[in-house]
Amino acid sequence: MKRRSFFKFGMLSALASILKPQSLMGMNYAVSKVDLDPQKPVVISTWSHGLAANEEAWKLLGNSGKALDAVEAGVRHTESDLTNRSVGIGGRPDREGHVTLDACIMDDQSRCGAVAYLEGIKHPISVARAVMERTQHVMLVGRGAKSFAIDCGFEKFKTPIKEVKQDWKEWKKEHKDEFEKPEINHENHDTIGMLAIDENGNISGSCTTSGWAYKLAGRVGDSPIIGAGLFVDNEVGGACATGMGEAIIRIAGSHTVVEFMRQGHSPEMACKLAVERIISKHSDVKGLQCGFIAINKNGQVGGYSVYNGFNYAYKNSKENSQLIDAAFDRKW
Ligand code: SD4
Repeated sequence: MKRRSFFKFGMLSALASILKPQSLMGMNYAVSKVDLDPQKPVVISTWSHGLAANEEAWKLLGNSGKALDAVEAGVRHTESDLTNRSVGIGGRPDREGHVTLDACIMDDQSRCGAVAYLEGIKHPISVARAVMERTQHVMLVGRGAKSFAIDCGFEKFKTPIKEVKQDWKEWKKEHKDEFEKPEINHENHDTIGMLAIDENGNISGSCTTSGWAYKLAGRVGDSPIIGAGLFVDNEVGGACATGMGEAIIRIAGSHTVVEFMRQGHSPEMACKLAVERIISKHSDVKGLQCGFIAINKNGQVGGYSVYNGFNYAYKNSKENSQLIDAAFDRKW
């Protein structure tokens, strides 16, 4: 789908008065219309599976609901989609055949919760919320996370599902020892990260994934790590990440985006600067896809990725959920 209303840097001078000066830094910087259009409430989420997730979130957000409830409900929809191979119970396993799920959530009070390496539970995002609300901890992993989920009464689900198990068996025949980089693009979709601002101007975010398909057993990516896969500061805004988790963790990606917004950058520029930080920390970014989306306190949004092909779903009270192609640094 085409990115809507794409302005070149030179055309922005008339709009400069509504943007802080720092957000106009950078040659050839382009900004989307939504970036300039403050809205409340608003929800955004990564990739095209975000379209349906936003609609679920909107059932709450559009009825004076809280951002926290909306971002949980929205991504639960994706987690339970058995056709989704990169989020939730339909996700692909690690190389030993275990589907291990990672998720985190953060609210407008800077409260946060996370689970990692969680197996056999249908809604990791809700377990993450329970960690936040019912324990004194931020993150539970593996066996402990599962026991906690069961004690709390969360629904179990046997993974991998049949089709996924079959694919994994095929994969194993052809991949004996090597550990390949995953192909991360709009065709295989990815992690869902969701950010919302409610009508009271409060921001929350969620992030949930089955992680890197056929990862090493024990591997955890950025998605459940507060500051990497997700970060919210209600005074400033929120950000979440998708893509190669190892690269995102290296720069504490989502926290970095929020800090750039704190310095006065627009959401899209903040995402761009974080992507540039990732690029600067890697001698070779060939095939290394990472993307960020962000929302600020005014309800302005933006996204940016290393390579083309990343998109995010946007929904406000005026329009249906729509897909926006994120700006990017380079083409595949
Ligand atoms: C991870 N960041 O586990 C996740 C996966 C992802 O696009 O988002 N891929 O590294």
